[in-house]
Amino acid sequence: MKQATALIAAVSAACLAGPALAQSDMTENPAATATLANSDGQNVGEVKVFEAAEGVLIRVTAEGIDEGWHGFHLHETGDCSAVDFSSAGSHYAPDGKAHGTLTDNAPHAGDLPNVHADAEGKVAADVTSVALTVDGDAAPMMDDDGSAFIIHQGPDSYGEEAGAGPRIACGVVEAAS
Ligand SMILES: [Cu+2]
Repeated sequence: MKQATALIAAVSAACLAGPALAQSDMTENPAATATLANSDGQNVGEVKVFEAAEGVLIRVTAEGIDEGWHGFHLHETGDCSAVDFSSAGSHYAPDGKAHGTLTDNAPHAGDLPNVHADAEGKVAADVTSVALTVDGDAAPMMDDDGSAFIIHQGPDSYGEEAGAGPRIACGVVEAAS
């Protein structure tokens, strides 16, 4: 019984710590954001970008995505106007590297790890990139023509061809206000 009481006390303390931790949450002030829409124009999620000491931290949340793994990239043009999101162009690769996280002479700066949607169609992932920046340096998201995050129908192979299939969600990167 003493053990059970101690356990309850520990759980209560953990719960009480929640709001205090939230106040110092480093993820409250993104440097850039993107609102993800599907090809019907419906809002399906958002991306928040935080400047790290080196590169960026990217948080993506989405819903209404088919269960399973999905390619997630930063594409080279900040334009999601085409229904198939082809207007966003190719993967962002200002450094001229090749595609494929698991290949030589790679990856594209815009290559990011696949994200997973659960059985409820929800995606929640944090990924870091030491190649990308919000502004300045070798691969800034906010270059002259901007950039856009894309979620694909299928997973990236991490090989020389992404093979991730159609683009199912797109969001233009915008400086946070
Ligand atoms: Cu892509």
